[in-house]
Amino acid sequence: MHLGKGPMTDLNHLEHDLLNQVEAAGDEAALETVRVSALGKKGSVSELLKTLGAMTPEERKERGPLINGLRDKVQTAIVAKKETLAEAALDARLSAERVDVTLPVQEGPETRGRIHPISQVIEELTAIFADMGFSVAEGPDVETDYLNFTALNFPVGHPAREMHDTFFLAPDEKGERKVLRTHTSPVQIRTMTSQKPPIRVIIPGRTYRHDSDQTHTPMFHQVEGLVIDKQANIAHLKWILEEFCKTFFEVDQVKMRFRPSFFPFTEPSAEVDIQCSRKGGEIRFGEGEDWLEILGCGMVHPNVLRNCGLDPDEYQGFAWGMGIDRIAMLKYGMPDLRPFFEADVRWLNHYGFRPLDIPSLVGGLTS
Ligand code: 2U9
Repeated sequence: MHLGKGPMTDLNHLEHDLLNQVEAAGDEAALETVRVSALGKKGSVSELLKTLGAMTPEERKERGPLINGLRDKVQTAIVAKKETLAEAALDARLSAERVDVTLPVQEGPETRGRIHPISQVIEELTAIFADMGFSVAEGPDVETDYLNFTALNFPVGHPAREMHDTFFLAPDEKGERKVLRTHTSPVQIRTMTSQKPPIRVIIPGRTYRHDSDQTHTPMFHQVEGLVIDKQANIAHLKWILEEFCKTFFEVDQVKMRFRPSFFPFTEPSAEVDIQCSRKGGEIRFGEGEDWLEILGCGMVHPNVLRNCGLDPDEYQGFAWGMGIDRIAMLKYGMPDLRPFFEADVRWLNHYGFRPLDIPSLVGGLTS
């Protein structure tokens, strides 16, 4: 670096040039390039500093401060520029991220998707029964023939098994026949054999039947409930089912009718209808001149208690079962069952629920 011609012209020239480059740096990357070209290992200023070593003491005394001064000026300019660029980048990001709250909500994934009516109803049921002290139990879709039938008082070869015709799988290594469960009742057996009473559980889940027509599909959904302790009686059952119906169908009053029925796993058994009125395709629940069957129930059969190692003289209980697809169609007015399983986005957009509308008893199940 020739420093002869007129003192320090070149140094000033370099300083001027470097400070212009710093000023002209458009972003942090460009600034870093300038910094390296000046102060990096092979930087112009660094090279100058290295010349100090070869100078005479007089020259160094004279030029040292000038060169060090240049280094400091360039460094200070780079630091100041870095801050300016950082602020500009932040302002740019903030202005880009400025949320105009007056704008309609952009349909993000969280608002574009829809909760399937089945999932919505399972959420509602869980909220309603949790409020009555019930926990949720779940189990496998592939069950043993014993847990799906025998333990539930369906003796082998019993015709009632025909009612529950399902998909039978090849016997497992223990020769145990496996079936796609026809109800969620096996989970109740699992619960009764894995925890001591008192028991209060609901069991929502997929169930399978060899059935496919206008109102039946091979796979559908059920929720069953079970209460086992020492005093549980049919009056408690009626109260729980009445509370459920009022809250689920969001009516203050509901007239219910218990019709004697038969299920191998309950004795006595009943099918339950609620009163309703049909006007122009609309169904109003709770009162009216019509009845709608919504569930089956009964006192748990002593044989089933014994099968679970419970002494019927010490423990008793009741259970119920209902089709989730069915009560969803009733409550939300879907005419046909099959679209439930056809994943037609138009149907989901029409009958689905907004993800953020979490059903809660406080906010009213469906706000
Ligand atoms: C145990 C003891 C008793 C569960 C029950 C029903 C009546 C019932 C049907 C409703 C509509 C099946 O989906 S559906 O077709 N279910 O009517 N379910 S009592 O009783 C049990 C279950 C397990 C250990």
